[in-house]
Amino acid sequence: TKTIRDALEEVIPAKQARLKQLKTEHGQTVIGDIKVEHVVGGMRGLKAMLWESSVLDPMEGIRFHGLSIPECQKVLPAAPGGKEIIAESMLWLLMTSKTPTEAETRQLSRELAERGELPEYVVQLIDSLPQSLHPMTQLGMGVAALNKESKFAAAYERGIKKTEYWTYTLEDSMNLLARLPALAARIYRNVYNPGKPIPGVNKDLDLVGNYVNMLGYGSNHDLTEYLRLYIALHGDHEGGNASAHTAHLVGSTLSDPYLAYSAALFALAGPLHGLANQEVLRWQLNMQKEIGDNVSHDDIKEFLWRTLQSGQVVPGYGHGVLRSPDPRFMALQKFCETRPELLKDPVIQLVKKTYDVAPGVLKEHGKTKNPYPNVDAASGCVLYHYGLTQFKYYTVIFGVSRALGCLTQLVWARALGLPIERPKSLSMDVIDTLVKSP
Ligand code: FCX
Repeated sequence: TKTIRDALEEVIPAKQARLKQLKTEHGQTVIGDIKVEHVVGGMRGLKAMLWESSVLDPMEGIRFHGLSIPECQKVLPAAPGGKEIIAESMLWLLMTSKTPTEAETRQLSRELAERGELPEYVVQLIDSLPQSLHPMTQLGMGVAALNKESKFAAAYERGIKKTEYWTYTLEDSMNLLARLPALAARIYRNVYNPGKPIPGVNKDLDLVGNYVNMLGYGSNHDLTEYLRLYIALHGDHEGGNASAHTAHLVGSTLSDPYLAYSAALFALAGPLHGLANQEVLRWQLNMQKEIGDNVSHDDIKEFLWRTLQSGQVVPGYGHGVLRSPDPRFMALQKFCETRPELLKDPVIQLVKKTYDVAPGVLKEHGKTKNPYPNVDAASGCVLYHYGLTQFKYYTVIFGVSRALGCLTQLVWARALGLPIERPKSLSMDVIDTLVKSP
C-alpha cells in the first residue's frame, strides 16, 4: 500500500511545473485591484496568497480540492465501524488532492499511531503548568516545545538542498499531527481530572479514536463519531483565516512546523476566531439561565438585541468571507437531526432556535455583512450533550483539527519553494500621497 509520502512524491512534480508556468506566463497579469479599504480593512477579499488544499466560496462555503462537504462525506473512508469522515482521509485528500482508498487510510492511521506518544520532556513541561492556565496557551506551549525534535531544523542546521525541504517538513508534520491527541488529552486530564490515568496510544485506532480514548470518552461511540466529523470539517478553511495565515507566514521564514503551528494556535485562541466556539456555549448557557428551558423565539430575539445593544458581537454568527449559512454548521446540525436523543437536548434546541431568529435580528441590526451562523455556532452544544462540558477546552479540539490544513500547506509551500512573506505596508502620509497621484 502506498504511503502518504509516496502519494505526494507522485503529485509534486506536476504542481511544481504548473507553478513555474504560471510565473513565467502570467507573472505580470493583473487579477485584482488594491484599494485603500484593503489597506485599512484587514485586507478583506484581497487576492494575495497561494493555497491549494481548499477554496472558500462566499455562497457555497468550503470545497476541499473541489469537493463539497457532502461530496467528501460520500467518498472519504470512515473508521472501521463508523460512518463519518476521519482526520486521516481528510489529511490524505488535502495533501495529495486524491481520495484515499480504505487501505491507504488504514495505513495512515497506523503510521500516525506509531508516532503518537509524547516525549517525556513535553509530558513534564505540561504537567508543570498551572491548572488555571488556559488550555489553548498550554497547547501552543506544548507544540512549540516539540520543536526540540524537529527533523527540519536539524537538517537545516546540517545543511540541506532546497529541494529536500519538503521531505523534512512532512516528517515533522506527521510527528506533530500524531502527537497532538496525546498532548491535547494530557492538557484536558491535568486541567479537569488531575491524576486520572491516561491510556496509551492504541495502534489499531484512528487518530480521533485515540484522542477520544485518551480524553476518557472512548466508550462513547456517538461522541467519537461526532469528533471525527468535527475534526475533519475544521481541518482547513482556505489560507487567509488568521490561524492558517499565521502558520503560513511563520513557516515562510523556514521556522520549523512546530513553531509555525504553535503561532497559528495563538491566532486561533482569539475570540473573533477559534475561541468563538467557547464563547458561543457560554452565551447560549447564559441565555438559558436567564430565560429558562422553555424559550420562545421572541425571548431569543430579545436576548439577541440585549447582546447587540451592550456592544458585544453575537458569537458564532458572521464571517470574513462567507455570505450564507456555513455548510460546516449545516453538517453538524445534520448529525443532530439523525439522533433523536440529541434533538431532545435543551441546549441543542436552543442553538437551533437561535438559528431560526438570529439572521433576521442581525439583518435588522444592519452591521454584519453576513448574518448567518458559522461553524462555531453549532460545534460546542453536541460536545456539551455528551458530557464534555468544559467549554474552555473546546478551542483545543479546533486546534487539533486545524493542523491538518496548516501542515499540509507548510509541506506544499516548501515543495513549491514559496518565498518568505513580505507585503508592503504604508503610512497614512504615503496613502495620502498615493491617493493624490495614484
Ligand atoms: N454580531 C454583532 N456584530 C457583528 C457580528 C456579529 N456576529 N459580526 C460582524 N459584526 C459587526 C462587526 O463587528 C463590524 O462592526 P464595526 O463596523 O462596528 O467594526 C461590522 O459588523 C462589519 O463586520 P463584517 O465585515 O461583517 O465582519 P468581519 O469580516 O469584520 O468579521 C467576524 C468577521 C467573524 C470576526 C465577525 O463576524 C464576528 O466578530 N463574529 C462573531 C465571532 C465569531 O463567531 N467568530 C468565529 C468566526 C469563524 F467561524 C472562525 O474563525 O472560527
